[in-house]
Amino acid sequence: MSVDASPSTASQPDDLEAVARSGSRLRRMAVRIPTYLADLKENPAWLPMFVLARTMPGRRIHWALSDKYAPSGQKQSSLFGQLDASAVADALRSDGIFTGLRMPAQVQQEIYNFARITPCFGNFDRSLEFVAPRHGEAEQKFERSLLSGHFFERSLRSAGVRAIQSDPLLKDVAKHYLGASARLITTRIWWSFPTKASTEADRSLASLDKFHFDLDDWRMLKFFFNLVDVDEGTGPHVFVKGSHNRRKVKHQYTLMVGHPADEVLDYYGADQAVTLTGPAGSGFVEDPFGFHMGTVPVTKPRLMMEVGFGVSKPSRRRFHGEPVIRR
Ligand SMILES: O=C(O)CCC(=O)C(=O)O
Repeated sequence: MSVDASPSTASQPDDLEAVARSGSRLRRMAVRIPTYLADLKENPAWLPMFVLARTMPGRRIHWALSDKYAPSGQKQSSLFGQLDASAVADALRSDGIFTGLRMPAQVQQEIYNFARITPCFGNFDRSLEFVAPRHGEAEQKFERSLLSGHFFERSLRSAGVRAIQSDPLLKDVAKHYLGASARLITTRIWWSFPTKASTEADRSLASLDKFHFDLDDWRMLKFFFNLVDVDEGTGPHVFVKGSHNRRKVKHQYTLMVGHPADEVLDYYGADQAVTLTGPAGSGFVEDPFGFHMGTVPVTKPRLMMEVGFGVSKPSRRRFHGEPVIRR
């Protein structure tokens, strides 16, 4: 989910820099209008979700009316071993996140090799095609910084990606947490690259460096996997524990999903921010209504995988993970 424009941080009307910043916020909002219109046209039920799912009362009513999940009791074999889906869902309910997933090394290696040889698309733009090891040359060729490299539908050409997205544990956790109607919505792998001159618009589109919550469905769950060793310099994901079910009024009755870090951390607590560093293959699952963000890598590229579940019909656009952009 890309980050919406956020309200200004303490800007004065006569502050020229603030005026310039708000100009770019307006532009970023305008860039998203075609995406919103595409979602609305494809599925008119998107509108009540877009308006109400950001409020706690709206979410609680939708949750209360949902079909409950009755597990069959039959354990299916999983790449993640014997994890107890119901215990994972309990952790999600209290913290909004469960860490401690680990994919098998050979699956991680297959996806990593695939992502090194398969061309990806820079900054969500299908005209900016390159292979990750040639990132520097691609920046020169296209004469612009390339912050992200997405594979869109190509992700599913990797056998490892297909194996993880269809693993029974993921579905079981999703159903325990979201209810019987939980279904797979998105699967993506993508690179984030250290780059010198990324624009705020590129960072916003890539959901980097600004806390935000996702609003693609009434209720969602996202599994993330670090596919390279991720340390502080590799642009780790950050999640604010507890922010999925304790919500400042200002963060409910707002059009904006992105909010400044100091505002988010002051309210939910800096000690609640979990930085998801870990070895290649490590993973976590979070309720993306909680505040989260990726950070911009500074030392080496990060390769990440995401498998997202929701409760509504997935849109065609989201399957490809691609915003609709009119420049
Ligand atoms: O790159 C990341 O770690 C953030 C991804 C994200 O914010 C999202 O998928 O909603």
